[in-house]
Amino acid sequence: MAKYQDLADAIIRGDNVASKELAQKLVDQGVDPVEILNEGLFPGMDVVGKKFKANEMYIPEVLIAARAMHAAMDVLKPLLTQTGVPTKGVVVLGTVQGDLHDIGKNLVGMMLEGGGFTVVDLGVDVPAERFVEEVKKNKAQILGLSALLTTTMPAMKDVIEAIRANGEAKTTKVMVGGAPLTQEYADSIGADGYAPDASSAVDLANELLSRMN
Ligand code: B1M
Repeated sequence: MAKYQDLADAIIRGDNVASKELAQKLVDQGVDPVEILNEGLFPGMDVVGKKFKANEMYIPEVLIAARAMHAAMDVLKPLLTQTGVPTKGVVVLGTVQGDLHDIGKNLVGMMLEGGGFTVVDLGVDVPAERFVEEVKKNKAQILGLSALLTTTMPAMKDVIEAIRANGEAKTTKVMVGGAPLTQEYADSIGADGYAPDASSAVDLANELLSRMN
């Protein structure tokens, strides 16, 4: 019988084969994929974050742990996302310029897809102009920005200013998130909303959409 702690441990030691197998076993046991995220993947990555901060783990080990997290996420993704359901709206999503962190952003994307949104994921290190282009091209109702570094948070403000300055894109609602952010910071840069985690990102996207209708 697979346990959440085994999955968290596989992520911490960077074992992508075990993390994938354990995620699959939990799914086969009938466990809700959101529970697997909250009780296995997040706690594992949380330990990695703490060890990284305490210099007990270094970048290569963190990357290997991130790979193990992605392997488990690959198992959960099809279960978290819906297919064949009419879309609620389009969300263009990305990590801002200068920032390469994408694990949280990918989770937000998966949860949004699971919540019935079409997600256009632009990846990491995305410049402001690209966000504007893609919002226009995809006629997105919502733009989601992620940042994990205090040094890249200000790039969110640049994107919001570029969006607001563009006639075609200025009605798009902007939501922001990422570990160093706060509601106060989101308000100070003129974001329409801030979500502290992937589940609340879905609630926020629904709320932003309802404000538009
Ligand atoms: Co980086 N890193 N990192 N790192 N890294 C942090 C963020 C850090 C806090 C570690 C530390 O010192 N304790 C620190 C930032 C310090 C700061 O700015 N105050 C840091 C640093 C310093 C760096 C480098 C500068 C290190 C160096 O090179 N010296 C470097 C920068 C590279 C760059 O981006 N230019 C760097 C590099 C890396 C790796 C490449 C090794 C790797 C990233 C791999 C990848 O993402 N593919 C990495 C990792 C993994 C981390 C930690 C350990 C884990 C981040 C993570 O994935 N968390 C992190 C420490 C930590 O956070 N504890 C750290 C799990 C993820 C599920 O959570 O991303 O917070 P999170 O996402 C959450 C919420 O924030 C929210 O929902 C998600 C799910 O609930 N959310 C949103 C996120 N985006 C959202 C968007 C929304 C809504 C909600 O709406 C659109």
